[in-house]
Parts: sequence; C-alpha cells; structure tokens
Amino acid sequence: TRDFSIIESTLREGEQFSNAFFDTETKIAIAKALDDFGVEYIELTSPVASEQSLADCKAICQLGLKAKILTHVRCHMDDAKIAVETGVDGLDLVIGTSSLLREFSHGKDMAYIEKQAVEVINFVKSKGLEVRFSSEDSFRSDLVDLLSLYRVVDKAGVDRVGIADTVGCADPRQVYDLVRTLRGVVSCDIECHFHNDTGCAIANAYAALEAGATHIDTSVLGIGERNGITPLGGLCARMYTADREYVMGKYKLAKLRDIENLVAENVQIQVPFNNYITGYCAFTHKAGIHAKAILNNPSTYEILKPEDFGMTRYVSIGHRLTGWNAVKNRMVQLGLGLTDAEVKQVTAQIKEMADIRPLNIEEVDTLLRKFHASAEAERI
Ligand code: HCA
Ligand code: CU
Repeated sequence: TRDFSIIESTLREGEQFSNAFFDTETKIAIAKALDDFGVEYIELTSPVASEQSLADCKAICQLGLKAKILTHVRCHMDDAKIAVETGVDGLDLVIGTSSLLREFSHGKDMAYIEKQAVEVINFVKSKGLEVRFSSEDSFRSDLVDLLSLYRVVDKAGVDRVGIADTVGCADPRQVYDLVRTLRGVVSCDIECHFHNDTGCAIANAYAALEAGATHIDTSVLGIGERNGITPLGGLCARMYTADREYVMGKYKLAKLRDIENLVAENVQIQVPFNNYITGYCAFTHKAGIHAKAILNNPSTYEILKPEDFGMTRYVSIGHRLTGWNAVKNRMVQLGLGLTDAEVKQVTAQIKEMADIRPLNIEEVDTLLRKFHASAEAERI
C-alpha cells in the first residue's frame, strides 16, 4: 500500500460528539497520548468557537509535540486571522459546496467561494503555515464545480485538498472514483474525511487511499457529529492488514487501548463489545473447530495478532460448542495430566452441563480439577 498520514480529529470532530466536553487538562492528556501513539497530525477545534477553545489551542501548541498541530476553521479571513496567531503548524479550511449547503447554510455561489478560498490560502501561506482546503459535503456537490474549485486552490499553492463525506452517504466505489478523478486534477496531497452513518467509514478511507489519497481523518472510537467518523483503531486494523510492517513501524499500536479508555471515560461511554482490536471479544475463540485450529496455529482464524496490539487471545470452553482439544489445552494450562480418552470424557460432561447453561471459567476449572482428582484416585 501507499504511504498515508493520520489527521487525528478527536479534539475537533470528536468535540462534536454529543457527550463530549473536554476541559483543558483532558485535551492536553488526549493530545499527548495521540502524539505518543504516533499520529502525524492533531486537529483542534476552531479558536473562534469560544474563548476557552482559543486558550486551549494555544496551550496545546506550547506542548512541543512531535505531531503537527492544526486547527479547523471556516474558509473566512476573520477566522484565519485569529487562527494563524495561535501557534499552530497549519490550518484546515472548510466551506460547504453542495447546493443544499450553499442555499441553506452560507448562501454563497461558487465564484464567490473560489475568490474567498484563494484569498484565505494566500494569507495563510504568507504566514508560513501549512494549509488545507476542503469542501464540506463533497459527495453531494456538483462534480464539475468541485473539480474546478480544487484546480484553482491547487494552483494557489494549497498543501492539501480535502474531500468530506459530511453526511456519510458515500460508498467505497464512489469514493474510489472521486479520489481517482481528483488525483488527475490536482498535484497537492489529498485528505479524506468520512462519516459513518451507513457503516462505510473505514472501507471508504481504504478505498480513498487505494485511489491516491494521502491523509485520512480519524477520531478515537470514531466519536464525532451524529454517529461519528472513521475510528483510529479501526483504520489501524484495516491498514495493518494491508501492510503490517509499515503500520507497526509508524504507530505504537499497543497504546490504542489506553487511548480509547481515556477518551471513553471522558465522554462517558463504554468501548463497544465488538470494537476493532480492543472490544472485549475481539480475540475470543469459541467453536471447537476454531479453538483446535487456533491452538495449533493462530493465523488459521486470526488476521490481527493480539500481541502486536498488547492484547491477549482467549479460548472459551465452557459452552456446548466446545471441543476436546480446547479442553485439553486448558488442562495443560492448569497442570493437570489426563489421557486423551479422559479429556474426551470430561468434555462430554462440560457439553452436557452447558446445554442447560454456559459455564464460566471458574466453574470449568473446578470441574476439571474434580475430574482430575477422581481420575488420579482411580489410578491408585
Ligand atoms: C462538519 C465539518 C466536517 C469537516 C470535514 C473537513 C464535515 O460538518 O462538522 O474539514 O474535511 O464532516 O464536513 O467535519
Ligand atoms: Cu465531519
């Protein structure tokens, strides 16, 4: 796969999540954790949003992090003038280009948008900062309008153009087509931002990278407006599967769980049970056939190696789908010696009991110990 960079937007898009309220201390803790993880960019809420947002933006710029700090502002001189004085490394400019947003949000036509974009881009560049220009709601914007606008801003010297699926309507094929087309029109980098309303945010990010995009927006656990955007962990899982060495070389994957816990706690949510990598059952194997193969060679049923993410595998055996190989493995773990015939016998017992209700690990262990003791007794 190609190189890519992460623009981590927990402290911007993530602040738009319904439960989010980050005080200064929390923002700093999140920024430091993301920086340590290795994201290339951290995007912050517009300093124009509130007095505290401005102060926090300045405070984070003072931390001396390795990641570049960006702030996200409307493509407007009033906002840009404030943003360039905060100490950020760059500005992410955004303006709505779909007819819906032009009509019902800011009320400007395309010619006006172009002129304003070039003015703001020139201003930001004159301050020596990085600048990205993005069109909100790109997938419901007129393609011809969009491409001519991007061509203009590319000529004006923008570092990146951004595509945003603001409403989460795009599918991977549409994304591939649009990014591919755009790749032929601009020479600058291409950033993509995908909302997850229809569950395509990770697949869309991947399709964008395949088509030539260079930067992907994420947030921790995917938090953001409505049901959020491409999650950091899910993107890592996807990209690790495509190129393990590259992703492991860039990011400290074993830190994901702590970062997710930090954010989850602050916005008062649980990490979902089926979360990528860190969900509580992400490395649990259950069916007897799976368990046997996993114990012989984990890559039979695991595409992600749990140890690469600081996680551990769990083979569950207290249920009626269990098999004797998995039970034998547990006996070995407990240091209890039994013949295969005996293990098969105790497995039959587990299955019979678990037909009434599943057993937890303590119950299974007790059963195995009792069985072992009576088998020993019989031998004497
Ligand atoms: C929003 C803005 C944005 C911006 C994305 C970008 C979107 O609607 O809150 O800057 O590329 O989804 O369009 O998050
Ligand atoms: Cu968004």
